[in-house]
Amino acid sequence: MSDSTMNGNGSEGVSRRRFIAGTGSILGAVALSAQVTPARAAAAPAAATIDNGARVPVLVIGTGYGGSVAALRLAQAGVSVQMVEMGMAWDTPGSDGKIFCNTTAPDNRSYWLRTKTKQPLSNFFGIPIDKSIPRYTGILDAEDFSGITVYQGRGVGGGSLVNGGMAVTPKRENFGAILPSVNADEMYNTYYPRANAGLGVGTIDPAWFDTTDCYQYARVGRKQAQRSGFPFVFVPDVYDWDYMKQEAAGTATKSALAGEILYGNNYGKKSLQKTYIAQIKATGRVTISPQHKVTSVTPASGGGYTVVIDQINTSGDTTATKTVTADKVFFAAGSVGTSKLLTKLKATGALPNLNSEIGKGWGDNGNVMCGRANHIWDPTGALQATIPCGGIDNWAAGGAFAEVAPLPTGIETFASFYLSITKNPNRATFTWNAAAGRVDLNWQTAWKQPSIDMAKTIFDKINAKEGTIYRTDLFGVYKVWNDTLTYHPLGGAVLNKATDNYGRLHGYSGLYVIDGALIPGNTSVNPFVTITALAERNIEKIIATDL
Ligand code: FAE
Repeated sequence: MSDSTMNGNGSEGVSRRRFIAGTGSILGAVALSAQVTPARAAAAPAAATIDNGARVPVLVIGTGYGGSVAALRLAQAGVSVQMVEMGMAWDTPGSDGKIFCNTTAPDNRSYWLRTKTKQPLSNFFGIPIDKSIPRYTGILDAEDFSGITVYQGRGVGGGSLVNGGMAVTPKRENFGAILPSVNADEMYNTYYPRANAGLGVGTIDPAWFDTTDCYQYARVGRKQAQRSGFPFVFVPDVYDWDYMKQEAAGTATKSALAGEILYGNNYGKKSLQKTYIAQIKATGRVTISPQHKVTSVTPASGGGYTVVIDQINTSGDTTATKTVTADKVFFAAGSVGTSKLLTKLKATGALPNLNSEIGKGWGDNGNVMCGRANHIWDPTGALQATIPCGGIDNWAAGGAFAEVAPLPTGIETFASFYLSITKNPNRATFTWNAAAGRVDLNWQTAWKQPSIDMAKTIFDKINAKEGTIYRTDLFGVYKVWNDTLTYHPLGGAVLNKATDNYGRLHGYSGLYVIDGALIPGNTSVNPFVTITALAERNIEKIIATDL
């Protein structure tokens, strides 16, 4: 996007009042008084979508990391592919000229079919800050299960649209516990490098980090971690770091420096739309059908699978139902989406031969959030980049890896924020609730206690060393820990259990799982590089042997 297309979308265009009133971060988003004005995305030009009655070689359910890897490699191997995505295309600006809304001013584009925002950081000085929004097929789904809210991206690009872009390869010594049946040499020699290249992963220039205003909060995080004896590590990201330098220099429209995160980045972040999906489109062999939701997959009488798809409008209502036949179906609807579909299809008799591992082994990657109040002589900066670039590693000793996360309010808050990934051992199961006609997950909020204990191995020590305290006003009234959510759902159709060692579902030839559902609950770091690398490994084998 060139500067000539700037129309006040950068921070210049965000009023000072709105900045002061609101605050947003990868941890949470706050909009205290910004007005909600519906900014409906203009109707996209009618791109071709999948035809009712079609017979297709391969259908991929979902357009996140797993689905994008599968579709690209299959298309490059000469196969024509249909990708089906329940969320929107996110390729057309709304009435404000922007595709995505700002974290400080969530509008209808922000949440998936909600009438009120559900911001991860729900309070400020103890005051609730969620607000009414028009119901719309927005970009971030805060899906409530008993005991946990699971945040997920909705749209062409899946979680890559909403996430912080932190692109972390786990330490090799931890890999055996993450995916025990997978050859680590192959992953670290071939598939992790392939995934990192495909995703466009890069690391911040350390010299720039040391001087730029927008990472003062992270430098405070580093200094305090190191003073307590913890290693601070730079974390790679898919954000375009050169673009961020231009944002800081005032020569490019601001995105990370304008508080954009959670509801999409308009400029600098390399979501899948700019990487794998751009390559997919260039093959000319893939059709992507947004606003299409798969509801059933069952063996077809003449071979292959009958797939039922609801086409939906921006209110989430079904406007048409399509039935197609696919020789092969890849489940890439994300850990929750794939697990919910498979659990329902097994229980309702559509795919009765799936094995008893379906729905099991689901974990939250040990996510837990907290904030700390710093002294007045430790300011974290009024300008904060929304893209985290470093973390505190206490995995080996304490079972916690903590992202030093931003709180880009536009004002000095003297606060430090963290999303910790912890070695939480608890695993939940999806089951079909026939009476309610839905899939339930039996996670309990109390199961986060091990995560809190592990995160405290870092932050109790830092607080003691610095003479500081936890913030208690951000997740409710007098609540230190946000222990009711995850950004990192993993598992539910675990590799080498529900599937063989390459994602082929047991019980049905031609059905595959190729997303975060394969990973048994924890990756020790942020998950999408591992999801991408595993998908690269599995699709290579599947193309070589099954097609
Ligand atoms: P995913 O990307 O969720 O894609 C699944 C797609 O399937 C979605 O687009 C769905 O809309 C679609 N879908 C679901 N059901 C259906 C259906 N029935 N029919 C049609 N389509 C369907 O799956 N991870 C990191 O590594 N680093 C980060 O910095 C990071 N930050 C995050 C921040 C936030 C706020 C959130 C929510 C997540 C974050 N994550 C991060 C997690 C990461 O985005 C997630 O692990 C991956 O997106 C999961 O990839 P999958 O391919 O499994």
